[in-house]
Amino acid sequence: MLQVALLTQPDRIHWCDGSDSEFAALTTQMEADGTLIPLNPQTHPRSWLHRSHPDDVARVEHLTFVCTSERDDAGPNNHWMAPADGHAQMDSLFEGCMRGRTMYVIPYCMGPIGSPLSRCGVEITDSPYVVANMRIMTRMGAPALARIEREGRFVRGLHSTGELDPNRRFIMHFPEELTIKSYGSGYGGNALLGKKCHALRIASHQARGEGWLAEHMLILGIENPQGETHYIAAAFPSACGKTNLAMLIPPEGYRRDGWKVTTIGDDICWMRPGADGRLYAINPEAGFFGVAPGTSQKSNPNALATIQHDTIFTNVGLTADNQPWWEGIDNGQVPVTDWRGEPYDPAKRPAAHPNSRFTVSARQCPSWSPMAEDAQGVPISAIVFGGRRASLVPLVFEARDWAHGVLVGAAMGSETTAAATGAVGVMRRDPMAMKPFCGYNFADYFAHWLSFDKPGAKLPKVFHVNWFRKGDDGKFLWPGFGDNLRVLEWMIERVEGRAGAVETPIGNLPREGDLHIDDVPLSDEARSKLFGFDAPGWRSEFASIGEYLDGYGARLPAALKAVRSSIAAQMEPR
Ligand code: OXD
Ligand code: MN
Repeated sequence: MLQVALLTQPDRIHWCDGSDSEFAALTTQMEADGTLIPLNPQTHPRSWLHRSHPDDVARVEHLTFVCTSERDDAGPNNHWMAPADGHAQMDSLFEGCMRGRTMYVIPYCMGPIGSPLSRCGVEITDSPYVVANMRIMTRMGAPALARIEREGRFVRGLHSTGELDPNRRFIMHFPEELTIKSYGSGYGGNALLGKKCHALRIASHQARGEGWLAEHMLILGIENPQGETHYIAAAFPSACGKTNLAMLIPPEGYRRDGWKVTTIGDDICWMRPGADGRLYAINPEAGFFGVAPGTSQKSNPNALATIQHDTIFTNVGLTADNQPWWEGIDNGQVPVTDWRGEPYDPAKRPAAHPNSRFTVSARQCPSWSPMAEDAQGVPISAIVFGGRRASLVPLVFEARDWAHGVLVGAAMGSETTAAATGAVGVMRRDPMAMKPFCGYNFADYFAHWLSFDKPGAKLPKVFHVNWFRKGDDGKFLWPGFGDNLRVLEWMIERVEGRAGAVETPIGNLPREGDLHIDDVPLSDEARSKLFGFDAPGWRSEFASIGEYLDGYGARLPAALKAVRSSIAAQMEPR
């Protein structure tokens, strides 16, 4: 800490205790200097709008590095720099950067304070906006500090917003030293170091050494009318609906019958085998940093209720009476000011930035599950992988076994979204939705996943879903949202050995009648595309998966190659 202060030369140092009074003082100060704009206190009590620098609105994957001693340990999936060079580059940026500013020291815990699965960190930052967000997103302050003092081991994070110059912006990870250095951005994924940097990149590296998994997954509970609950973990790339799925409201008939969905987490899942051989999961986060656009009474009523108070909005539009507004909110109101603070002009730009966000405590969510605080975590019955695929990929299929499930995850593809800078809508391979977040070589990561299949293990079943299949007219074929429960129900029935399926080379697909979709209006085209297996299309998909995996060279586990080749062989015309 002293070394950091000597390097960055802040005017003041503040140790964060996580108290209400500290939060109140910070938000008052940010209101005074314009960092936070208070929203309408009648409709959105204790809530604010923050407008970021217009060039600082998303994660910057091209400026994100994993600095391991050996280049190959970071793998082709990461940008790499030698640790000494990374430190030198970052330290030259940090030199004197906090002059005139306050340095905040944030002790935090990822996961319930008393859980053996949780891990702690300390983030040092010069941004009060980061402090306020970290207070919502993590267990921050005195109890975390007490655990850190007891354990002695924690992740060290240093962050400065610097000049917000995209040419002086880097997010660097030193997994071997449990260290993160981030400069030049105030955006959540780059600056709230507990989230992507710690809970995914550093944690995935740590998890490999310690026999657990740190994943980009939501966790939800499904309670059936008999009162039994199954927990499902699901990986989707950024801005592909994890928050919506995590807070799903069952269709009316299901609600009447007594089905309930509860939310443990919407973005990150840490899992490890329990004494009974099952995988137990915690959500290391305490809040949601969700994508605002598209959130509506129809798409996600639980999220809308959650963000009615005590919420920080970033880069949304404003109505005349200071209520937050975004495209797709569909509440009959109109924006007058856009996310850059200019009069709203749809010809110029959307009112809300496509990656505008809300930060809010998970406990405010009507579907929040108290099991999110359970120290042992929840047992996972099914793991779901999914991407945004307009063509080829059916609504759902089940992997035959764990190794096949690992291939299904490794082969995941999805169209890119606004959560990261760069082109949107381009199909890219995003294994396990971890392409931007795996802190080590993907080949070793796949091997680590495979290693969980050992005697005594009672692993979850693995499924793949695609909510985003489109018809010839370019429209989505599946209604999605609450109706996704119909697909999750089939998975649970498969886990319990009660539902049927048809075997295909890519896995087991539900037949007509295996899913309860009688009251979902689906055209013939929808039925054939959502539930069909397109052999020629999958043949070329598997060739492309093979080429992709070959990119990992000799480090790629032979077992994974073997599963791919055997499926590809089954699809060869006889
Ligand atoms: C996120 C992301 O913010 O994945 O969760 O970008
Ligand atoms: Mn995410």
